[in-house]
Amino acid sequence: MRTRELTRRSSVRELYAHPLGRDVVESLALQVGRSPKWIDNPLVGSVRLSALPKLTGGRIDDAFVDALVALLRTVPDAPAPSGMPLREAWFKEAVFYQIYPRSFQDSDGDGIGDLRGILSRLDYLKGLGVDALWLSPIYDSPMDDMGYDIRDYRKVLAEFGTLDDFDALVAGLHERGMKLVMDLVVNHTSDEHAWFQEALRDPASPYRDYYFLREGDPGTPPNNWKSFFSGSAWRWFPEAGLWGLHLFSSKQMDLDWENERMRAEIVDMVRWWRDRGVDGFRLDVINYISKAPGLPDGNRLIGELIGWTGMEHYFHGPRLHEHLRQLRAEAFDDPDCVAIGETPGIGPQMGKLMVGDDRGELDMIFNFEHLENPGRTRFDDYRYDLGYLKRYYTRWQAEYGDGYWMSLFFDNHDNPRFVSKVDPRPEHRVAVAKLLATIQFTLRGTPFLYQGQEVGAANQAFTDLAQLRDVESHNLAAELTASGLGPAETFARVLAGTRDHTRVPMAWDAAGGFTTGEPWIAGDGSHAEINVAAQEGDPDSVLEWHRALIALRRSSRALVYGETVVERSPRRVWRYRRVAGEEEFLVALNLSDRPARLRAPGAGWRLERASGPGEGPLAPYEARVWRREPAG
Ligand code: TEU
Repeated sequence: MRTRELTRRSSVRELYAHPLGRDVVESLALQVGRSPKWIDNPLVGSVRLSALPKLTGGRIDDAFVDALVALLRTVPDAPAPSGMPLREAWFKEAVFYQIYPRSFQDSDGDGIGDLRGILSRLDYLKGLGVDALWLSPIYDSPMDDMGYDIRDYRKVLAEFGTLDDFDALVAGLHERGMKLVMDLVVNHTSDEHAWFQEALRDPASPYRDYYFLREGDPGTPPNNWKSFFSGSAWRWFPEAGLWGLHLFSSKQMDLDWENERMRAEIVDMVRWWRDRGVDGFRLDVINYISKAPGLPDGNRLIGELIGWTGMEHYFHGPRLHEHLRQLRAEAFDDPDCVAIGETPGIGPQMGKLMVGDDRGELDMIFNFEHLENPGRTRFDDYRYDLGYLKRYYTRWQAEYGDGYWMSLFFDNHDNPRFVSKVDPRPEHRVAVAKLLATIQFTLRGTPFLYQGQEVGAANQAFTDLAQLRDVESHNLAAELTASGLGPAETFARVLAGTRDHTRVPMAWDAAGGFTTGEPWIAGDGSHAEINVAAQEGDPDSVLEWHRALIALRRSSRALVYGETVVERSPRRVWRYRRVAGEEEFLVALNLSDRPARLRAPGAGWRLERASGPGEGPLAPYEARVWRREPAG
């Protein structure tokens, strides 16, 4: 389906009918806690976009309207409303587990996790019920951004092991009926990648066009785009007299996807990994790969609203879908190879355009709007209100229906522990961890666990910037300090959002169990109490709750493929059913730290699991799951 082309003269209603426009309007509505129904109001709906500056007293300016219209024009397609019929696939039934290789298991005592270490833990993962692993990058890298800065796509970083170790890991997984998903980082490479080094050295090198390298005045970057890791997105290379674009750290140079030869090399490389037995890819910031031609300045207002100036020129660039289709067709055209795109800022309509079975692009996406409450960012210290999560998932589950498939996750290597965001008080940790697991294993979508989540790992009580390793944290601290913030406030802000909360060593036992050496990053000692060994076999533990729910999900078609039916419930309770034919589950969740009244499910329902008393009112954060008894 094609969308109607929008102009400044289009109405608000036409904006809402457009897939990207609808995502924008609905996420704004969700942000301010209102239904987008007001668009149905004829007065509001018929307002022309060009009238917005006047109507908002200049808060929205002409430049903003122009930027919005230009952006919407980059989306000529509309998703099929209900998608294709439900298709069964291994990745929809699977439970994924993300491994941060540096922090999972060290096998040689150098304090850095490695491939042999992962291999030694496969039986644990299998026993938990994990079907597939996603490995954060293990490629050769100077580790400026912990491996998301790749120096050589076809080499394993020596600290992690060798290609032989990699092959052994793949074999070990396949023997156990498990699968492997690799992180594919192709929006950028390290500045130490041979392509970039050649590009800098030789003005006649074809590699110059693999990147965004621009001549100019050393004092003035080519545009006003901001880096996600603080400061301008441009770095000056005095040796070549060139500016280079980097949306992330100053050692992560963006690749220019306009370049056909570069794209062909990426395809080759992906096929090379496929030939080694890899079952799929998680594509790092894949929606950023197509940049608006000419790299125009970002709109000031959009920059202020979302925090990163320039984003409208690349978060959904003009050739994004074309590039995704090329990748799928040429690099992994196999329905068994799973492709999960990391796509910050993409809403449900745009998501459908990427994961629809008719589209030939991706299978699932990771987007992040559920990880923070409206108006909050990762670096704010606040208590997350789960009422928002209920609204968010209710919307996505309804939008996606049978025809589209979503990922379900709370923790990853880029965020603090979600359990701590919901409620940092130790006495609630276990209940919240079980509640979150219940959501992941009973909603429709593919659950992704991040290492440590299965034992209810919480944020780390870091006390000093020197304990942190992440480039993002250190850049932010420098930026805040330069802006005049004192050391205590700076540290507090960094602490709230640092990615190192989840990058500390996996807690295997009371002594740690991660390494016999000095770990590359130290946790706060909480592993002494929160660890795998302490929970294994304890029926009340977070670990055993995960194991039980994974087994329950595996035993049931309704929990995987069934329709999600959200029932009416008080604000603090979330109640939904999963239905497939005769099979049916009912889930009730207390989203608050106070007891919540519950309408009993009535006859015909058998309680399968309860994380609290299982009868009477729901205890704080309690989760209950019932199964409908077969008739007769
Ligand atoms: O993350 C991209 C990304 O958008 C996040 O870093 C984001 O800025 C943050 O989570 C916002 O809350 C990917 C990788 O997952 C991350 O580890 C890398 O640092 C980044 O890309 C660059 O490769």
